[in-house]
Amino acid sequence: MSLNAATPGGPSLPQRRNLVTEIPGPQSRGLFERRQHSVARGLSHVLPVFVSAAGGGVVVDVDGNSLIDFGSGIAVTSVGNSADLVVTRVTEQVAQFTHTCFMVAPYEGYVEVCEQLNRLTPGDFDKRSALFNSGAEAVENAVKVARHATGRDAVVVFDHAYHGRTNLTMAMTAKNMPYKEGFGPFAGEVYRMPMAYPYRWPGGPAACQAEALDVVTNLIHAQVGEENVAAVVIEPIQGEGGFVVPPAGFLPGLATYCRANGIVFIADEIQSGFCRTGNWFACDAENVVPDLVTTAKGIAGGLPLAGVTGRADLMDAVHPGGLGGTYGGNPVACAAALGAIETMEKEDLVGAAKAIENIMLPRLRKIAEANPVIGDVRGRGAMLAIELVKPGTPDPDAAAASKVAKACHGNGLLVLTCGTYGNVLRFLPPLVIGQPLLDEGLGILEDAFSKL
Ligand code: PLZ
Repeated sequence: MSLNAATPGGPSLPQRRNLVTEIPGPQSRGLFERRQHSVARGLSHVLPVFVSAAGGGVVVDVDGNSLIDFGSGIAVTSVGNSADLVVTRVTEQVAQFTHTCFMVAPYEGYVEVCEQLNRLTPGDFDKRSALFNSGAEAVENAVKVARHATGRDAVVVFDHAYHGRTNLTMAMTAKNMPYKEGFGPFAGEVYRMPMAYPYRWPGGPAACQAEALDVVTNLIHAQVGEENVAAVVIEPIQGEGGFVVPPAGFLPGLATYCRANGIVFIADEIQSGFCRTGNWFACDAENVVPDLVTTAKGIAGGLPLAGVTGRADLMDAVHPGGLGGTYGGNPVACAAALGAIETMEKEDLVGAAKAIENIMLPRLRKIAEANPVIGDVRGRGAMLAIELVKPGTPDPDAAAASKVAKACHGNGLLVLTCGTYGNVLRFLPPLVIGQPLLDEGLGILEDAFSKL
């Protein structure tokens, strides 16, 4: 059967890789040409194949190629593209009403998503949530809440952090190119601390575990003053910055330090949340309970939705009317979220993420043993990465990462890169991907390394 533009997406798509043209094919190249004349240059693409359908673990392009998806649209389609319950709920909602603005006239779906967020995020205390459109907007609002509730200004963030592309979140994001270059001046009162990055900690991983928390808290004391800090914001596993996993004890220690100093501890779970790491939230792995959690991406099966969830006393510190936005918590996006969350629970996607780790991590380690260009293998659940270096050194090798990614793309495996130095290959398959596609994808990756 040949796949064409009329093939419907969703889980019923044939779960196989099938290349019928070169990548990108002629139809995609034609659309790319149109794109060049209509879409701003500032938007770039990992892989310029134009999509016609997607579902389960595959993405189908307009030329009929079926690619294995190890990216999930950057950790978004964890339940798979056009998942059944997402499609059903969205279709029903679209036929009822598409928008009223929650601030004009509310609707049940918004309340229900907040109830689910309050139930699923770490911590058993009284919580409140607010919904927004994008991850960056959620981070901005978490900072607004923390500043309002504490009456303090300073925000502490980390090396390699990524929090978004708005002005405040650019200031909070670490990497200059491409996110910040030429876009300043940036918001003030943002202070950056060293990240507990085991592979790159001076003195190595053991020293990182022993030293990182002291280094960070001493720097906060010396350079900012605890009493001035409204919030510490951290990704429990860093995303764009390179899938950096802090050593055990760092996050719990940081949370305890924040509590002792009246600082709001904000976990940015936008990339790591919603089953991705083999827990509902990455914080759960060490029983870390943040004061506020930001969510987006995986929450709504691909529709734009984001949330801030946390301690009721903090969230309710803001005066009525102080939070909002025209589209935040749009009813169609809320319907999608309820379908996605139901799918995660029914299909045990926490378990699925762990199963993906059990299949992928040993294979990635084996590939690393055979290829000295791989300096580190890390991650949890279905949020895994390998860091590429000049063999025998810790010097980042972005060219090798890009070469491997391109070879994978050409063979029908969609992989993404990341990292401050652009030298990390990251793997974020949909949690519903089957083992045959995982195995085949890993084979393609192995092959790409052997030809490096
Ligand atoms: N916080 C932890 O991962 C988004 C960025 C893609 P938005 N990461 C993907 C790109 O190049 O723009 C992200 C994240 C973490 C915040 C965000 C921001 O989420 O929905 O993209 O605004």
